[in-house]
Amino acid sequence: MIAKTEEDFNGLKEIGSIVASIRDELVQRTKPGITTKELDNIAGELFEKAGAVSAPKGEYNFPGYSCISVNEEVAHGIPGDRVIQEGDLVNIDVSGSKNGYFADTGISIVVGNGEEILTKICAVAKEAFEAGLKKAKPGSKITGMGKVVHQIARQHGLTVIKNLTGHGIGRTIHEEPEYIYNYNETSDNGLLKEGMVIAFEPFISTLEEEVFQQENDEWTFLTEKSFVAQYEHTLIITKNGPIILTK
Ligand code: M1C
Ligand code: CO
Ligand code: CO
Repeated sequence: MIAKTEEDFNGLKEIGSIVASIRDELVQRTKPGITTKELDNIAGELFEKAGAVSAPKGEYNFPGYSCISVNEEVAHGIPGDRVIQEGDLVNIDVSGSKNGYFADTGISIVVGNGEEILTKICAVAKEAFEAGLKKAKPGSKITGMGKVVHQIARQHGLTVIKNLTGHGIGRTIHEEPEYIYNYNETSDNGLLKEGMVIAFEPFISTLEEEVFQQENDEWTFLTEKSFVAQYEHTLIITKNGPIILTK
């Protein structure tokens, strides 16, 4: 959507701060011994308390309030009886709506002491996000954000997942512009506009550049032999710099 009115800004800010606080709570509670379903139940309670609705559940009938992806799972992991272990790479992605406004945020973390490469990809995902943010200006090419994401990844000897992208958001969870690429997609001539609301979500990978769908469910995206970290916020593009709704 293009945010224009005071009501738009306030509605987006409200759901932005709700999903951000649910994300932070789940991150806090991600400790060895807890199951992903137990974490997701906390998300469910917090959505209810805030008078908000989970976007995956509300829009797609996803079997969970949040997406929780562990190790080989990259995105859209279904909460279940998997027990979190020390050293796991965990992605927590929380998106929801309230009063017709949507926001989306995610982060990858390492539980306790883990392999150095895992900590590295999480840090690089954040660094790539911040570099992309500097390119988030009205009138600039959308794909300029992805171009710097890919550059940062390569500077660290890493790469990006090319078939997972950010997206427009606001009045629903996924809307125009359909793709905010994490590399320079030369066929995309789309421009950022004043007031445009986007979810920007770099996926930094150790090796592979594409995820594939798990065979026994309709949701989970996997890689075969890579580790992947994501970092996502919802932004409003403005001439005075992007407003991060999900801090
Ligand atoms: C690139 C994996 C896809 N919040 C989720 C997302 C994931 N993006 O948009 O960040 C969508 C959740 C709906 C199942
Ligand atoms: Co998300
Ligand atoms: Co998203």
